[in-house]
Amino acid sequence: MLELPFFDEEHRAFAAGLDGWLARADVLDDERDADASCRAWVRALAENGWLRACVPGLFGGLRAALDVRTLCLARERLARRSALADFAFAMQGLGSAPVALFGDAELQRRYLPNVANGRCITAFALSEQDAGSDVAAIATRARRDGDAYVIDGVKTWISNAGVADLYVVFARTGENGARGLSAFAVDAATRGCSPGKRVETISPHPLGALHLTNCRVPAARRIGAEGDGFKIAMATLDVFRSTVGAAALGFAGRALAESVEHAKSRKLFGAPLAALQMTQAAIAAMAADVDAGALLVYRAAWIKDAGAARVARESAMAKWFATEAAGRVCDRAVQLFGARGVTRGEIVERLYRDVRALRIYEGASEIQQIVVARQTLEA
Ligand code: COS
Repeated sequence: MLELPFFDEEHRAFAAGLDGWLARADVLDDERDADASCRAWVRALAENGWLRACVPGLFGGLRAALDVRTLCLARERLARRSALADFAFAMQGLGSAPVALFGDAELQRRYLPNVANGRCITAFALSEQDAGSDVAAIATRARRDGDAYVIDGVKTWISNAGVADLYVVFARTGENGARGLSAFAVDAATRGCSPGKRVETISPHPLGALHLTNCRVPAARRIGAEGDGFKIAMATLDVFRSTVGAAALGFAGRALAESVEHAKSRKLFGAPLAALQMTQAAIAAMAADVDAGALLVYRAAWIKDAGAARVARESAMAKWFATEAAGRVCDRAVQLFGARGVTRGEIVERLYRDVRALRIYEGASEIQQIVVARQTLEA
């Protein structure tokens, strides 16, 4: 996608360097031990400098500010290779972004250099059993007590639960609804902070509950002002939603490449699969979905990098379209591969599983449609 007009020379060099490194990298994915694989990817990405894309320049980052196009390029390339590589990278960015975007200098110095060097694995602890799409319904409470807050509640579906060193926890400090939420940087080692029930998914990665029980956190670990939690969550998601679209592009791009290879080499009815017009129709639809997704993803990233304060409409549109499109592409790839497509160990079988959650996490497709519709109607 580097032929798109949204990139500068640094982006092109970054993408080429990452592609070259991935061709040599020997990190192995083990679906039976996703936690170990995730840790191995964080280590390898850090040692080779790729996690520097996740933090601002002052703290060891590649560019002065978080650059969304670089995050997207990284996720697209990593997802082409491995869902866990993409996951490990994405979580370092998502879990630390509230600190990078809204934390004070002390919090930034404390955490961000270690995010870049891989010593601090991060998590974004927003969702609860009854507050996934409806963030304003968060029930976890943070009560002020002297120079600390005492947090009580249970988070669920938290990526990196049990693996993270830092949890950015969203909790209620005030009134009901969006205005009563605040964000906190909680060290995993804090008394009263413990991982709960593990969640197993069709594309294994570290995921589970997080229990906060009488968990005392210094007031200085609050990110932003009291009551800013909802806006911090939304602004972070504004940045990262287009990167989810980019990961979808990575899976879809790989599915398309594998399908093209297969369609050219597989023979049936005395000719290559690619000679059948129905195959050609599928390949054309896949190619158009990949290209259209890329245009929306990199447009959203480019607008944010150009300094837009809010990019909710564009990033929601990018995530929604690119993840839905990638679902179609991976499904078509399975169909083209026939029985091989649903066979364990085949790449398209894995991509089909890997791509599914992207239409749900960081705001389901239906949420993205709400965001786009609201802004379009209000315009
Ligand atoms: N950036 C900054 N501020 C934002 C914002 C954004 N992108 N979006 C909304 N806000 C602000 C609004 O301006 C409003 O502020 P004021 O009260 O000062 O006017 C406040 O936040 C509340 O906004 P809104 O009324 O739109 O909130 P809703 O409760 O209606 O929620 C949706 C809106 C549904 C869009 C939101 O809850 C959402 O995105 N949910 C999905 C969350 C998600 O991704 N969950 C997955 C878990 S993370 S893996």
